[in-house]
Amino acid sequence: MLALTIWPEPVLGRPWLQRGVSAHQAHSYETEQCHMSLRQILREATGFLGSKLSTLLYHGRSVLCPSCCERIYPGACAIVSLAELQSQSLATLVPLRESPRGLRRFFSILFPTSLMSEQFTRKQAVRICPHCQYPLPYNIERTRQVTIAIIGDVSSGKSVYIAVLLRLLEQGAFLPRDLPAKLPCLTPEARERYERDYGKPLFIDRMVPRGTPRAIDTTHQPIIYEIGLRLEPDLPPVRFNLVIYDTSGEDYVIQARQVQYAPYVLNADAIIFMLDPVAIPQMRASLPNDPHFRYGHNLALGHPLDSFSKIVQPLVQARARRPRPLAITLSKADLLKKLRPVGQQYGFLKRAPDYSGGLDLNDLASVDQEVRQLLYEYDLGRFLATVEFYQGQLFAPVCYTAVSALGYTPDEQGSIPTVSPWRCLDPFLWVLHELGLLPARARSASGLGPALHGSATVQTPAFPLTPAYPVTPATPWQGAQPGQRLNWP
Ligand SMILES: Nc1nc2c(ncn2[C@@H]2O[C@H](COP(=O)(O)OP(=O)(O)O)[C@@H](O)[C@H]2O)c(=O)[nH]1
Ligand SMILES: [Mg+2]
Repeated sequence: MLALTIWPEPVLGRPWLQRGVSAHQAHSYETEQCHMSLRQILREATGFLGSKLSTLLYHGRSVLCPSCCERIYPGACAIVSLAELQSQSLATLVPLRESPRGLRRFFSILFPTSLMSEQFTRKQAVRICPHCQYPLPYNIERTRQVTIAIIGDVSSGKSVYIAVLLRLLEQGAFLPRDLPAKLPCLTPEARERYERDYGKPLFIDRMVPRGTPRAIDTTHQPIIYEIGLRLEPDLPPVRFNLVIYDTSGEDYVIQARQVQYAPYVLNADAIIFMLDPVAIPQMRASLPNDPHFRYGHNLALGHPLDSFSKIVQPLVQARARRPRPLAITLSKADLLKKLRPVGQQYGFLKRAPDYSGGLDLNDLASVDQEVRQLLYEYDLGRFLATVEFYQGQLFAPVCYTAVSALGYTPDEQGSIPTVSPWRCLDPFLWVLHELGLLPARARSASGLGPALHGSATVQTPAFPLTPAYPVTPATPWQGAQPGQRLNWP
């Protein structure tokens, strides 16, 4: 047989040099190791070229499975009937269309079959992920998946915030008035489960829900909405699938758990980091001895800087390629009212935005400044500096917001008089705006809505902000716009 001898690199990596074998032995060892038939070489070369070519040709055709977060080609997935998938075992399931092979696979990846036909609709056809058999959204091959990761430490208020956000989303509260739009939920079962665990306790029983258990499964059941907005009557609508996950805080702050149980953070399009005021030592010390702190909080809350650094570490290590918008969101903002006497409240607590005319960037800019100022006052200067350090590489732009999902502080039993969300759409609309998916209103007028429950309504100009309190030392963010890089002294 025709054979060829390939000599590897001259000196480095020759294991026999350390083993002290003779030059003759070394030569025969090398020849044995590198002796390849021409056929093998051709096969290797074809494989290599094939993989390079397919990477080039299939560019932009892959997506992440929303459940296992593996990269997949929708066109290469098997198509099955959803009803059969739910009632039969995989072993007995006969696909409507097998996962294509050979040349058919090549064309299927380039030109995936659309599931939008009468025949497929009748059979409730869905593509399934080849790794975890998750039924993929029907439009996955042609619609952008937008993952907004709402992350934070344990008990920072993520689940309550998500439950409220989903309600606001479904009511269309985030849409400018009269904007033609559609927003069906593509994962009704996951949504129902979430409603049972968080929505019902909150909105019907008026009780804060129980904490989210640690994940035990590496697949996820995200809630996915198909959002279509007709921004211009003559232009095609903006379409995207909004993907939202809820995981226990422990699965974010323990690095090994994040990589295993919340890998979607690595590829998230935008991040909302929930910053718990109760976890800020100076702030907690300034708050009155509230029953709230005895309810639902373990006292071993991580310092926000520590939680943030731990959450960010996997992103640093994964060398995230593009910076993404980051909204640092101070949760439970109703507690902030207790920090100062009624007459000296923070400006942003005295008003709430009116979203009916679209996102108000002026108002957001002033909230951004005030929240930075507040964090600085409560000794989170290092936190601000750390976020600033990652700005540009991992995150861009960055905006500071404050929300209160409940609007009230729960009592000792965890009950609340009603749910009165305040500013919950701020971070969400801002990231959508930064991702180019939602326009903001013109920068001139500012619609000032009602104040956060219980504080005096004072109509203050939204921008430029004249703080209602003396601004302590000159801080680098004075006058900064959301997302603007700060110049640290
Ligand atoms: N005062 C106040 N407390 C809140 C608010 N949202 C959540 N909490 C409290 O924070 C606790 C943890 O909330 P949860 O959403 O379960 O936190 P998660 O662990 O980050 O998902 C709840 O039990 C409530 O007591 C809020 O808007 N205001
Ligand atoms: Mg939770």
